[in-house]
Amino acid sequence: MNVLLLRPAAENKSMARVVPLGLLAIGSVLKRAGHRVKILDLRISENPDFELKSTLAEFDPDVVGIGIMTVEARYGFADAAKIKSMRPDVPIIMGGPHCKHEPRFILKDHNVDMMVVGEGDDTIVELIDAIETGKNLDTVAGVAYRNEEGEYITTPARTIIRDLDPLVQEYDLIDLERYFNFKCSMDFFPTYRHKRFIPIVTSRGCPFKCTYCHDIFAKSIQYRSPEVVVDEIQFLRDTYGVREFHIVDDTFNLNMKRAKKIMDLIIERDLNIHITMPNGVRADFFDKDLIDKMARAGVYRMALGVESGSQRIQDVIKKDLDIGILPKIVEELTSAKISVHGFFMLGFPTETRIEMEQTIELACNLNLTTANFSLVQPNPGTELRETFIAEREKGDDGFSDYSFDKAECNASKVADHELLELRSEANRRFYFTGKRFHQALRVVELKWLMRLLVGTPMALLWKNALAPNNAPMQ
Ligand code: B12
Ligand code: SF4
Repeated sequence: MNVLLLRPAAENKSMARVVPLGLLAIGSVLKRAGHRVKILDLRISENPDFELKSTLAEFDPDVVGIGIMTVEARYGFADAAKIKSMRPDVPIIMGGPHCKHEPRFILKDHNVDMMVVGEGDDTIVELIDAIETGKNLDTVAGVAYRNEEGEYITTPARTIIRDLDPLVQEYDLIDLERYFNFKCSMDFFPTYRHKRFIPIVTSRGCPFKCTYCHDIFAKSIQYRSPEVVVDEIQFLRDTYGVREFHIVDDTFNLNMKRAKKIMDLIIERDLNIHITMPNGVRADFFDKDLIDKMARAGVYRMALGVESGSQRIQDVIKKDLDIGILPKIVEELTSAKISVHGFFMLGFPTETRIEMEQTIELACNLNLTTANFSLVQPNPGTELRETFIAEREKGDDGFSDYSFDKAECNASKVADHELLELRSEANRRFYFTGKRFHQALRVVELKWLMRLLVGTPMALLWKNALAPNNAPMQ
């Protein structure tokens, strides 16, 4: 069958320029199952409507799959409507992180025919086979659909995939050059050192139970073998000239022995690459040896998921992190010339103003180079969402109006406007100080620092005045 896999375009701002690993995973298994696959990432399209229309005409799909996060859900539904208006006969399947939501929130949109719940690699192959052969969809685990009576049917949950090594990525499904050359604000920010960078996953899932975090890959961790991971890195370096890798596992360092093995293999093979861990690792799984190996293998930047400066909130959100260890670990990483970014969140249920101020205080006092303060958002499929719904008695929230800049999901003890003010104050207090400049000097070589100094004002100019409507922003 011809299967078109799509990431929706956002109106104004969207994701950073990042290869869509979810679509690539789904496309790879379908390709190996003998289907013809096309990945269409409208986030990097200069003219998404035109590209969608011409792809539907030229590729002539039998099925379309759309992958969405919650923040982009509304754009996914909008694209489903466009596709149905042009090709009413083509079934549309939704997948991705947002599809941990209850089926009624996805399938109430009549343009969507089916959804794949959670990890999709095995499910999609069986689902496409069922569509092709006319088998009943209730024979496929891990899906939801509307039956002829209009009822929502959810089939039994799919067992999580334990052996990830066979899930090889078929990179020829993606035009990597388009990602390397696509212009966006990321080109100016010092979020990468080499424009030929790519995200890579070495494991799936995480056994911790933080209340705000997803469970797409179950609350357990599944690993790829270190050799397979480093073979892939070497393949990408040699075949596509990739020079930088962003490891986007949930908790790369949880198994320190394995993390060291991966770093050792990169050092032994003298791969000469840059590495970052941009989406956060845990601060409590480090020792001196791991930090040394990381620095030698090319790690120059990583993010730590800290979230709160209040130990009470740490416990409420089940992060299970002792904040007392943070100053030492940030110092050790900094001494190894690894720049540290901190992730913080404001607005957890029951959180008080004093506790939010503790978070801001902690962020400012740690020797971080950069930090991000986001408002808590109860994503579907998280324990936090259940708490939020119970507190607000709002059983029908589809989160389709999700936004980074509104405090509409605020379940804390402070008023909405105060929460937004606290976030602005956090950014002001963190960034407008000589300490940040001093910190950058400690970790960043002069040439990278120059790029940061020149690049950041350029990025703001790009973001505020020059960016084309659809240019992805971070
Ligand atoms: C890398 C990453 C990013 C990157 C790139 C995102 C991108 N371009 O795709 C960056 C750093 C930019 C990012 C940003 C954000 N992210 Co993020 N990110 C991740 C991370 C760590 C890895 C994503 C990944 O590639 N995984 C590997 C692939 C294989 O997994 P996958 O995409 O889930 O795909 C599987 C299934 O979902 C499914 N599937 C996926 N697509 C499709 C499509 C079809 C048709 C089908 C059938 C199935 C299917 O099958 C796949 C294989 O099993 C995940 C956590 C995680 N471990 O997955 C969070 C995650 C996706 N991010 C999340 C969030 C909340 C965000 C932000 C909103 C955070 C914020 N407050 O700013 C922003 C949004 C940015 C924006 N401007 O819109 C949440 C999403 C939750 C949700 N319900 O939407 C996650 C799950 C993290 C979490 N802790 O909960 N993120
Ligand atoms: S926030 Fe981090 S540690 Fe907590 S469950 Fe998610 S990935 Fe694991």
